[in-house]
Amino acid sequence: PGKRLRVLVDMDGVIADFEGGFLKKFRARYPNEPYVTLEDRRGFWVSSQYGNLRNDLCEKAISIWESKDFFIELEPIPGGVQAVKEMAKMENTDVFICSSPIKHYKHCPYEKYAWIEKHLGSDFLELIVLTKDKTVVTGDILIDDKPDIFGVEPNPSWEHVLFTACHNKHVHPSLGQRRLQSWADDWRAILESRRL
Ligand code: BVP
Repeated sequence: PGKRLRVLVDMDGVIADFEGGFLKKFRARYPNEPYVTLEDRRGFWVSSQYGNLRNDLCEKAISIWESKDFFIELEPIPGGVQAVKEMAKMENTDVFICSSPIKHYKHCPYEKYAWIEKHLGSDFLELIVLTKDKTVVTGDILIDDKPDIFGVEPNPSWEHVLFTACHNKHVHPSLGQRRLQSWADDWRAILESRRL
């Protein structure tokens, strides 16, 4: 049986396709500007890589996710919605969606709630944690595509399981860090290993 488990699931890059949505809208809005293919993405921050490509591309990139309808129109990552729904139905398992909103708050927080309602259903509206600092949220597992997650709490309660994304597939995992390659990977085994 084991203990009750609390799983924190990140949104962008884990259940919502931020990178795909960004590239599509960047190319549509700036058809004559250079861009970075998903294959060539390196580093968590899209804005940094675009800024390195050419200085002014940093703010052009930012203009994409600051636009109305950017977050609500993100496509689900394959298998993510199904996995989260299944997880939430498992015995002795509590699931929360844990996501960092952007500072430009006009659309993002609202659209994150709307996305959750649209794809996961209104029950999940009660399971959303929006925070810039995930270290202050307690849980057993945090499934997140950001390789380095730091904040004011030096010893977070969760184990960070790195969800593979275009920007982190070449990153060497820190010592003992586990990965979830995709939602087709064995996420159930990772959960059960933390229940023991
Ligand atoms: O709201 C997302 C997009 C934003 O950071 C948040 C990451 O949230 P988590 O996935 O960690 O929960 N974001 C912002 C920038 C640049 C800002 Br300047 C970026 O390059 N990539 C990115 O994801």
